[in-house]
Amino acid sequence: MTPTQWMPRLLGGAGVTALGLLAACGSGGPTGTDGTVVGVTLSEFVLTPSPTSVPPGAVFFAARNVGQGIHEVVVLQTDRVPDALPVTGSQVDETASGIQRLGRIENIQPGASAGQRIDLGPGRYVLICNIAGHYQQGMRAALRVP
Ligand SMILES: [Cu+2]
Repeated sequence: MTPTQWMPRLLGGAGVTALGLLAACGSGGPTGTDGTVVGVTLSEFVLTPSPTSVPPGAVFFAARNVGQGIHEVVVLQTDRVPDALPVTGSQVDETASGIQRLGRIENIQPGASAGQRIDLGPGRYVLICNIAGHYQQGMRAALRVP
């Protein structure tokens, strides 16, 4: 990954503040007045956030695809546990009752990174990759905001 790969998506979606946070904190380091960075590592077929609990407020999701195929990160607010989301066909039904989609970082190429900043209130969240079949194969994880 080179810094230039980051720039278009960061400037388009998240802004310069998040870029500074990333440089300062790396993946998974908390805090600062502007938000918390959650690193999300993607591969076949694992989705791993770090940390898994963050304080309420602005959260910058910094996704990195270390796998061989295209992946994505979908941020859902739901009280359901990560492995019990409603599935239609081979994908999670993001419009089902009890689920609210807050963001999506899509089409992350192998070796690439991408980010999105989302404001999170206290609650339970599930991160998934909703490319067909990937959720069922294990690309799901919980995120808590106490
Ligand atoms: Cu995937």
